[in-house]
Amino acid sequence: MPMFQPELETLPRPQLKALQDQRLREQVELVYERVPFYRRHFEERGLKPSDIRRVEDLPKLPFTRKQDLRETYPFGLFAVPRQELARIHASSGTTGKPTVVGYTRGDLEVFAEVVARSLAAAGGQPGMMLHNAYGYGLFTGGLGLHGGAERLGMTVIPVSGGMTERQITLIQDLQPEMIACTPSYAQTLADAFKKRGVSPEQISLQYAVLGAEPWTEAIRKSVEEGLGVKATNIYGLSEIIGPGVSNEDVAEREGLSYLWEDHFYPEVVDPETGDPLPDGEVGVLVLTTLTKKALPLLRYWTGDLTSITREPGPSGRTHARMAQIRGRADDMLIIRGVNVYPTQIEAVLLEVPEVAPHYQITVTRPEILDEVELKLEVAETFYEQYGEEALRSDLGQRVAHKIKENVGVSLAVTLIPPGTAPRSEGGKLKRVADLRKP
Ligand code: ADP
Ligand code: K
Repeated sequence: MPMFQPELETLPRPQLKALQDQRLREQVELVYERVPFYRRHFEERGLKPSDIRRVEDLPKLPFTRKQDLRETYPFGLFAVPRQELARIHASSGTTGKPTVVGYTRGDLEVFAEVVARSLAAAGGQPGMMLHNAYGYGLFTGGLGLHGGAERLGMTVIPVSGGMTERQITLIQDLQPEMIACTPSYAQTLADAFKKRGVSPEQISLQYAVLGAEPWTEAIRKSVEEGLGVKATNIYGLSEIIGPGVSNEDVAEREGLSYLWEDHFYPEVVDPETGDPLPDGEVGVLVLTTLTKKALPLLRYWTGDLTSITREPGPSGRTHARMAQIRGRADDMLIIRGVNVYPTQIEAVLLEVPEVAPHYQITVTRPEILDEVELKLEVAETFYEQYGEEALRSDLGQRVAHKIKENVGVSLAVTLIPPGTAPRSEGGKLKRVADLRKP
């Protein structure tokens, strides 16, 4: 696939590293001068900006956490006066009170640039039409994808999330080649097309760029088959910029996303100790912005679990690649002492053709022990063939057994008919209910 900025995307590592070091020094100067919170971090440790000269020096500094943004809400960590902000967004607040983020005009250009790179990696090309079903508004997804697609030279349909029937009519009428939305909403749209009797080959879409929530190969398969597309993963978070921090290449689709390292420097650290981990090991992704002006962040603790490799990828890009996010550190369920991520359970579903990746996990503690129920839809073809019998088959036990073997947790599987697990109505979908918490 043609790259949006081939020179930057394939910059030989020594040059990329030199660029990162130089940009880091500028970013450190900026926060030291302009953000009292960071000046304090330096002073408390007896550090001067000149002590952070290279990316290897970053571990001398503490992490910046979401809590720090909350405590300085709304503008406390900003490095420019309010008059210099071109736009404000807020995180969707999946895990608590929202936080406000801001952009200068220059930041918005960087945002558009990294999203344009991401869309090009996902299969997008100038002249193609993008059906953008990410939510518009305070959420960074809608406007973020929008700006990047325009920058790439695509035509954008700014449909936003929701009103599924209207979405599929628009897709049928306007014939876009690409769609952007959450993976769970892509599943909803695939269902809706099916209900209308439109087959995947009849759907104009060829590419889907999906993100904003964790997903696995099981969902990739269902979306690719349901919409007749090639689906890639886009990752990002408001605090760092929004979607477009990284994206998979559509020709690879192995779960590794190129992380645009000339703008965002990645570290992976131990979730417990915070110590840096070697490439290839799973830990919390920590990101340092290298070019942000309004809200520069040093060592931002994303809470997202992944691993990275700095081996150049098959596409020829030299930027680090990160694995699919397993979940947030705070999505982890501890069930009878076993650590479980919902994505681990979801991954098992890929191996069982009689079930669909539509499910809900409920955790309770009726007495002393935790209990987990997995409500899982059977696949449509299986249901059509066996009807209600499909729900009473030994399939549930087989799935439970596989999960026990692969993930180490015992749970009760309840099989449910197709179409009855919760669906995304446009945005992120909550598939887990932990009722043990007060
Ligand atoms: P909120 O934290 O309120 O959900 P954001 O919209 O900024 O606000 O969401 C960013 C978070 O969404 C990331 O930190 C990550 O947990 C999740 N996320 C975004 N893209 C992906 C993705 N491709 N895969 C998994 N998780 C993702
Ligand atoms: K298609």
